[in-house]
Amino acid sequence: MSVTQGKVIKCKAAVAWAKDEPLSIEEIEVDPPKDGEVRVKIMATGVCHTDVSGKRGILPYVRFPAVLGHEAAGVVESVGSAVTSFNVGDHVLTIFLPQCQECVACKSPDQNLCEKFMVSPEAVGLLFDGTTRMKCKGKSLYHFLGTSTYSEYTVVDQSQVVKVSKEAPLDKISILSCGVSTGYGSPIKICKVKPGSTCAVFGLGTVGLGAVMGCRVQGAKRIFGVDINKDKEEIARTFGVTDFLNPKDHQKPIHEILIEATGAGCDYTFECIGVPEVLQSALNACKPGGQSAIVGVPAEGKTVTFDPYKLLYSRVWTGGFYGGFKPKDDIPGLVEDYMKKKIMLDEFISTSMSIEEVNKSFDLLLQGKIIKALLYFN
Ligand code: CXF
Ligand code: ZN
Repeated sequence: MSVTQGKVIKCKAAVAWAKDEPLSIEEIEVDPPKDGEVRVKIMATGVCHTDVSGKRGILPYVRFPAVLGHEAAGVVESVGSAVTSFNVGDHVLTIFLPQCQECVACKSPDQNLCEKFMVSPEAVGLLFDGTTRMKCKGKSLYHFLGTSTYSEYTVVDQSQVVKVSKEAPLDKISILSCGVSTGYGSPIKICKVKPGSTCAVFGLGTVGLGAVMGCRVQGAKRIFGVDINKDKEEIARTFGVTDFLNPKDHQKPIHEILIEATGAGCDYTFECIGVPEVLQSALNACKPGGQSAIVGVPAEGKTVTFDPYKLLYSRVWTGGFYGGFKPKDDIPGLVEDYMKKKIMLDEFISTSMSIEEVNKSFDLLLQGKIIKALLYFN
């Protein structure tokens, strides 16, 4: 039993008071976990584009004032009365995608879209009982994606934490909590890339590099990496890109270049930034009978037009959250794969900063100067 069990904890957090305002470091109060919840001491939290988009208010998943952050690893500080599968001291990752283990999707071996993720607009920012656990200056703070990891302590539903090996370094594996897994799973779980195939990955941030790593693990023969930032080439090759393409270096649209380079187009294409024009380009770069996956998250309200003949010619346009992985089933194995050096994680981490520098980390990410920033609380 921890000394803080059952008590309100005062701790440091980065608070997003309003849309598009810089986050502000505050002392907040975090309530004890209710029945099916756990309170987690966050040891490291990553900066994901979704946090930046959340701050900008361009996603349907945020209500202000909020504590953002969703990609993290930590240690269980206390558990609610109905929690049976977590104990104080367990090492865990927080995951935006719940796995309740009871709904139709959770019971199916090949679906990961847990019904608990289907929150109504009214439920945005609330835990599943419709309330919040954090306060600052007398005001309730909304949760973000059920996780809110830009706080030294956070309360999360038990469906949104995954227990991991205590042997693994929490800071490094924290990035399996979102971006890396989202990318890595897409060629493995969503498209099931076949050995010897040709793939193209559009956008070479954490998600894109994760997708490249997944294509390589599946035995892809040729992996095109597409990015308008020429500085991404070197790291992209480290992850397995065989051909780097910068659309700025070409007069023609990049899908034409890819079709010329491959004959009929790629077997698989992955869009990892959520930009409508790039989504079209990725579909267009795919050969008849191939698959194009939507992996990146577009801003709310963005739509795409496409040529229906692309699908009549047997292309499959697909997508999914979290790389198709089921968090509780799949993450412990990914941690083991990292420990056995079967997957890379260290190489994604460009910089480590204190939570006080969260705004700087957002700027660096938006400017394309870093792949992944990790934030710490001391
Ligand atoms: C996002 C996907 C859209 C819902 C919120 C989480 N994934 C990663 O950041
Ligand atoms: Zn994320």
